[in-house]
Amino acid sequence: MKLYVKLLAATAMTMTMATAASAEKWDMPMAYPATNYHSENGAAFAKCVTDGTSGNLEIVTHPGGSLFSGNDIKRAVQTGQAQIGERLLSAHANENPLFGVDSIPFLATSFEDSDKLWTAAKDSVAGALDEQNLVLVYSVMWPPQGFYFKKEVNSAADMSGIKFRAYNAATARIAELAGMTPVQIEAAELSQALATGVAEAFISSGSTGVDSKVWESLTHFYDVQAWLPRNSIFVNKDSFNALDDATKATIMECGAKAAADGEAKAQSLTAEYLKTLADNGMQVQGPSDQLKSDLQGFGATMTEEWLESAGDTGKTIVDAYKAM
Ligand code: PCA
Repeated sequence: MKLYVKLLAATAMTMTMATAASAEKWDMPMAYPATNYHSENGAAFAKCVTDGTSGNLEIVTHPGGSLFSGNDIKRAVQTGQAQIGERLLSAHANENPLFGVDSIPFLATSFEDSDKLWTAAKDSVAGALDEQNLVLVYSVMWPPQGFYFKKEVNSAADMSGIKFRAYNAATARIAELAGMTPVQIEAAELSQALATGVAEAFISSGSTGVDSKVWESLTHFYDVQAWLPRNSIFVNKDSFNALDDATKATIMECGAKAAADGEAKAQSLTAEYLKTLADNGMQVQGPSDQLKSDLQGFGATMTEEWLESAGDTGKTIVDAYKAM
């Protein structure tokens, strides 16, 4: 009997040691501030995985670009410097136009349409990431994009000559079409760029406007609802493939939950963000008819350009989306 108890104790110890030896810690770099809903949602996802694997896989988030700046996160995960990360994928549309499917002006401008477009595009985007040694886990959209300026702007002509902060190729292209000068700046550096005059205007959501306390530098927000870009969360494929099936399933289940929770948060926060802008003295309004039609024109040009660059796959996605 004694021997049996000893054996049991020894077995339990070996098991504990085995668990401790196989427990893994993953770093998850994220670009946006810890208090942003994307980051909070990412932290909840990380906890879901950590809890769901009883600590065997611990995911530690690093928001605010603290581990890698936004622009470096994707490459860090591809090369295994970080095992998992979050990135605004459209910022990498130069690598594959499919990454920019969420930033085609006026193609999908509501939460409902953003969901449809993502349903149509998701598998192709995941395939493009797979080719780069990445496994797509989930994505969450930003609220609809509008323009921030420090003066009244009623047409594209009014934008000419402005230094315009861009966050991807589409935002740089809009700047170009409107005769502005694009300058690529990460959200983490946006407040400073506005304060120092490196940038004088930009397009983004109310979320990033509030994060950046944009009212300290700018005065007008035009709620044009041009598109809803997404942050995507992806894992290094080698790290993912090294996991057992149960852990892989936990990651994907937590990801599905994070996608739903993140979207709900984005939806419920959208009006609040615009109210915060107004409460801080900004003029929050819709675009004039002229501005609207100028932007629609840019949208038509950019839709054509995207379809040309994204080839058959792009056309299949847009056709499938429009048929939904
Ligand atoms: N905020 C991010 C991307 C889109 C958005 O709403 C940014 O401005 O960087």
